Amino acid sequence: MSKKFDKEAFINDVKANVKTLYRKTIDEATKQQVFQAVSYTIKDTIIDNWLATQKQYETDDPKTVYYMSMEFLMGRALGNNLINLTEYNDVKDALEEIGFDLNVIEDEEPDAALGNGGLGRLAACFLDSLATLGYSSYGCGIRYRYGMFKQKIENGFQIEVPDNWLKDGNPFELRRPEYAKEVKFGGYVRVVYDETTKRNRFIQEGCQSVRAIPFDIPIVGYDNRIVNTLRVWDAEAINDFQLDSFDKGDYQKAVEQENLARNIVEVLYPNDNHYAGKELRLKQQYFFISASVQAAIEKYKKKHSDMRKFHEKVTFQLNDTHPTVAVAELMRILVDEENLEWDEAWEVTTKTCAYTNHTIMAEALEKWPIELFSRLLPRIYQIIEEINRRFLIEVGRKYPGDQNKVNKMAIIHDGQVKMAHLAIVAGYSVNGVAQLHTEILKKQELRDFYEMMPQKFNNKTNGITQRRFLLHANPLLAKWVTAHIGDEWITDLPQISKLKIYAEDKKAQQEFMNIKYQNKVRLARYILEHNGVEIDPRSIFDVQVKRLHEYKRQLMNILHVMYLYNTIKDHPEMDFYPRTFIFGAKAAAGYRRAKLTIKLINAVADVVNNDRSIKGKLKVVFIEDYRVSNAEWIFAASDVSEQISTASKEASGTGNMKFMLNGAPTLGTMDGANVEIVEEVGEENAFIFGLTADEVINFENNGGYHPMDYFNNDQDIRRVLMQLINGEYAKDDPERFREIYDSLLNTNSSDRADTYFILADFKSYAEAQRRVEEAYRDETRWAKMAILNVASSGKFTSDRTIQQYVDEIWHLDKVVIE
Ligand code: KOT
Repeated sequence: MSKKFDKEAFINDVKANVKTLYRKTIDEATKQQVFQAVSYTIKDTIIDNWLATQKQYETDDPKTVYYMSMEFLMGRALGNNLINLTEYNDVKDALEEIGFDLNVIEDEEPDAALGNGGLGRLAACFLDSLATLGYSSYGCGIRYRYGMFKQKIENGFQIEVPDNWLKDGNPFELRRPEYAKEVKFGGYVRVVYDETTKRNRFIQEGCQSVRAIPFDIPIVGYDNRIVNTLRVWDAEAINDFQLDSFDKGDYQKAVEQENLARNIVEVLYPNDNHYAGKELRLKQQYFFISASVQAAIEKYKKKHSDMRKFHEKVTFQLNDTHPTVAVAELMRILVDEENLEWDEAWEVTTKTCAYTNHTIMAEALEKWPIELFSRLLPRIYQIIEEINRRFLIEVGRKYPGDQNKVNKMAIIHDGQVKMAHLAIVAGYSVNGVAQLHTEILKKQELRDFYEMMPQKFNNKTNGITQRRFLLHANPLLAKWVTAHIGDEWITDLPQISKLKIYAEDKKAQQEFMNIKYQNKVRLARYILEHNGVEIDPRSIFDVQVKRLHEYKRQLMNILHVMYLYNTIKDHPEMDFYPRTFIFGAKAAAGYRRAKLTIKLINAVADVVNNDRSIKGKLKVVFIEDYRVSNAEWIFAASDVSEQISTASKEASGTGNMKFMLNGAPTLGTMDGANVEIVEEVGEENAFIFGLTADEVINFENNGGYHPMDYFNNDQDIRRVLMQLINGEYAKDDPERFREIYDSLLNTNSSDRADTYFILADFKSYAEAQRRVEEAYRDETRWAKMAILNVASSGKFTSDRTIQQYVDEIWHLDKVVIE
C-alpha cells in the first residue's frame, strides 16, 4: 500500500534539512536539531498524503465531524506518525546507519500537553481512529502557548513549572493565516428594523475583536494515506496598534485588544473534573468555538448553497459542556448573518450538535453567572434566553403546573446559565462514556431530561488507540502478539482474542513474563535516572497513574502502603512478596488537599525506601511529571493496574484499558469501564473489591455512613490514621497531614466526613491486595491472567468507539484514497 521506503533518499533529506535549517552538517547537529530535521523529512511525506486526502474529500464530499474540545492531549507526534506511516522500523534503521538512535531522537520532542487527562487524551485517541477508519473529521481546539504545567517534586512537594512547549518550534504544525477569523467580545446589541427583509437585525457594536489564526496539525491514519486535521487556534490583535494614533479612545481600545489577544490563548486551565468559573476561560471557549463554527460554515458554503441542509454534511460533537456556546454561535450566524428564520435555524442546530457527558462530579458542572456571561457575550446571551424561553414553554406543556420541574430543567435559572442543560436541549444526542455512567445519568443526574427526551440518550463506552499504546509503547509485546496471531490486530483489535489459546501455553507464558520483565527493567532505568530511586524489576509493579483527585483515592492506596509497612515491621519474618508501589499524578495547582496527598506519598516513600530493616520488600516511587510520553513506558511495565475510584464517580477511565492491553490485571472497584473490563476478562482475572455504585449512591441519598465507626472498631485503620497526626511521616511538622486526617473523620469541618468512602472500602481493598500477592506467587497462574487480559482487550479500542459514534450518531461516509 504505502510507497517503498528509500533509505538513501531519507538520509539525504535529513542532511539537507539540517543544512537549510541550521547551516550545519549532520555531525555538528545537536539531537534536537536532528529531531527537527527528521520531523521535517517525515512531514514532507505527510503533506503529500494530506493533499491526496483533501482531494479525495473534495471529490467524495463526505459528511464531516467537527470534534470540538478545549483539550487535545496529543503527546509526541514523531514516533506516532512513523508508526502510522508504517515507516518506524525503516527510519530506525536509517538513523542507525548515520549514528543516531531513534528512541533518543524521539526523546527530544516535548509532549503536546494541550489537555489535563482522560478527556483530552480521549480526544487524541478519537482523532487517530477517525483517520485510520477513513472518516472526514476536524479536531477543533486552542493552541495554548503553555500547555499542562511541568511537575517538579521538591522536598516531596509539587512545584508547577510553565510548559514552554513551542520554544524550539513545532515541526509538524502549519500556520494558515489565509483562514483567519474575527471573534467579537463585549459591547452591546443594537436592534434595527430592516425594511427589505421585514425583520429585526441584531448588530453588535462597541465590541472588542480578536483575530483567530488557525494552525493545522496533521493526523495520520494507519497505513491508509489518510491525513486529517487538528486545527488549533492562535489569537492575534486585530489592529496592529497604531502608535501615531492621537485619538485617545482608539489608543485605549488598541491596547485592550492587544491584551485580550495576548491573554486568551496563553495557558490551559490545569483543572481536571473541576469548574473554576473564570472569565478568561469563557473567553477561551467562545474564541475557539466562534472561529471553528465560522470555518465550518465557510467550508460548507464552498460546495453548498442551502444552509437549511447544513446538518446533512456537518456534525459538531461537543466534548463535554466546555464547547457548548457552539449551539448559540451557530444560531447567531444562521439567524443574524444567513437570515434564516428562528425555527429553521433551530432545526439545523438541533440536527448538528451532539453532546458527550464525561462526569457526574458536581464541582465540574459549568454554571456561568448571568452577569459575566451577558457582559462578555451579549448577543449569545440573548439567543440562549430565547432558547430557554421556548424550551420552558415545552416543559410547561408536558408537565402542566409543575413549576418545580421548570425550575430544575431551566437553562437559565437562579442567576446562572447551565451549560449542560443547553447542550441537552440543543443536542440531537446525549451520550455517557461507559454503560454504568450512562445508566447513572439516566436514573440520577439527568433524570428529568431523560424522562422528557429518552430518544436522545445513548452510551458510547470509551476506547484507546492500540497503535500508540501497544504498537508504539510496547514494541516487544507488539512483536510477540504479531508473531502469534499476525498483525491484523493493529487495525482490528478484537482479533487479539486469538491469543486466548496461548494463555496456558508454557512457552508463551514464559515469553510473556520475560517481555514484561524487560519492560520493567526499562522503567526501572527511567526511574533511577529521573527520580534517583532504585527499584527491583523482580518485585511486583503495582501502579496508579492518573490525575490526582480525591475521588480517585490515591489516598486509600498510600494508607494501605502505610498499613503494609506496619505489618512488615511487626512481623519481620513474615512471608512477603516484594512490592513496588508506583504513583504518577499531577494535582491542580490550587487543589490543596490533592497537593498534600502528593507530599504524603513522598513522605511515606522517604521512610519506607530508607528503612534497611525491611530488606527492600517495600518500595514507593512517585514518578515526577507523569505525562503521555512516560505513560507509554509505564503501562508496558506494569503488573497491577490500580483503578480504585469510589464506585459511581469515575465516568469511564481510559488508563484502565491501557493497562489491560499491556497485560496488567485490574485491581479495582466496580466503577466506570472497570465493569465492562471485568465483563470481558472474567472476574477471576481481575481483583474486584469495595462498595458498588448503588451502595454508594444509597449512602449519599439516605445517609447512614459513619466513618468514625471504622476508626473505633478497627485497630489497623486506627493505627494508620493516627500516624497521620503523630509525626510518623512528618517529623519536622507533625501537624502537616492533619487536614487529611480531618477529611476522613470530620473532626472539625463542615463537609461530610470521608466523602469518598475510603474507610468503608479499606479492608476489602487490603483483602484484594492479598489476593494479588497470592496470585502473583504462582507464576503460571499470573502469566495466564495477564495474557487473558491482553486477549480480552479487543472491545476497548477507540476504533470500536468511533465506529459506534459513526453508526449511531454521526452517520459519516467512509472515504478510501485511491
Ligand atoms: C471536566 C472539567 C474540566 C476538565 C476535565 C473534565 C473531565 C474529565 N470530565 N470528565 N473527565 C474524564 O473524562 C474521561 C474521558 O471520558 C473519563 O474516562 C474519566 O472518567 C473522566 O473523569
